[in-house]
Amino acid sequence: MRNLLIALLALSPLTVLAATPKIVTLEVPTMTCPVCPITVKNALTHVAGVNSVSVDYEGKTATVMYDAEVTQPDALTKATKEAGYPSTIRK
Ligand SMILES: [Cu+2]
Repeated sequence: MRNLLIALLALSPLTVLAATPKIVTLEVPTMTCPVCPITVKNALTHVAGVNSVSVDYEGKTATVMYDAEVTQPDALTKATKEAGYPSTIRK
């Protein structure tokens, strides 16, 4: 999925010019049922500066494409925590 996002980004020069898009993967270990990813995705999608969110329930990760001029990974982990799902940034 990460590669797919990068590929989509490469096909979209306007996005590249307009912002500073970055991709981060969050580990969200407490997603324990198939409904959890919906809540996590919702929380992340509502953070200003987030362009797209892809949640992998099996891998317990959320991959977020965001505008680095508007938000930072810390705001993303904060958002999932406030939704009840503490997360960490995958290095
Ligand atoms: Cu659940």
